[in-house]
Amino acid sequence: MDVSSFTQSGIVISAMCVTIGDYNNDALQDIYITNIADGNVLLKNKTLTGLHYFTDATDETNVGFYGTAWGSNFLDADNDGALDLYVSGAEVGANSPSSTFYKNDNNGSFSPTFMGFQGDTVKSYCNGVGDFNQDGFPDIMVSNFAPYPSQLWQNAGGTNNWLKIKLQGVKSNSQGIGSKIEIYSNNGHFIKQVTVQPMIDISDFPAGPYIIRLYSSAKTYNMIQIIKS
Ligand SMILES: [Ca+2]
Ligand SMILES: [Ca+2]
Ligand SMILES: [Ca+2]
Repeated sequence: MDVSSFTQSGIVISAMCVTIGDYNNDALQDIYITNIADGNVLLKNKTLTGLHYFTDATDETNVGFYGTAWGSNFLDADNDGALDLYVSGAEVGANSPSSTFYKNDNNGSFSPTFMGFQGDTVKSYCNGVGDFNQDGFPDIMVSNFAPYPSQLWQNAGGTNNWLKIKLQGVKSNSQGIGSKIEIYSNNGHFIKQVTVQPMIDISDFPAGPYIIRLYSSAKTYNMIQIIKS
């Protein structure tokens, strides 16, 4: 059943890709959609009397990009528990960024930054996130337009903590795809959903079982709950 109209998510743009993540940690999955120069769109998930609907939160979150955007991914680059965002651009020019990393300010908005991405200046269509060196901090792989080689951006890391869980499904699929993991800590309530690609470790692809990393600055957790495993 197509619920796009009912949920107010049926926007009309030149959409390139869709990225799912709970950027504001309210346990509701939000949607980021890339677009041409008219601007990308962040749809914030809300509820009203138990029904879900989406509102355009692009302006308030400062993630419009306003270039020819293609691939995007949410990732918590600094493990502070707030999802950051990386966007690739395929038309590079004075008014069209080649990419942007949006740091989540943990106050409902993001700040664009290029720090750490010096040389990330060429056309690219897609990017992927994984922890290739197993240090607990997600890295970014960017596929560039020929003749430029792909780039692997290693995360410089930090001191924040993280939790790693291996899922083994017993009902719908053996890899636990679709599972929701909720963690409760003194830092708040976080929820992650296991999707096919973005949340896994590169080292475990494609054999599974899938590993999900819950990025959180918390050192201890009051409760961990796995739903639909
Ligand atoms: Ca949310
Ligand atoms: Ca973050
Ligand atoms: Ca890493």
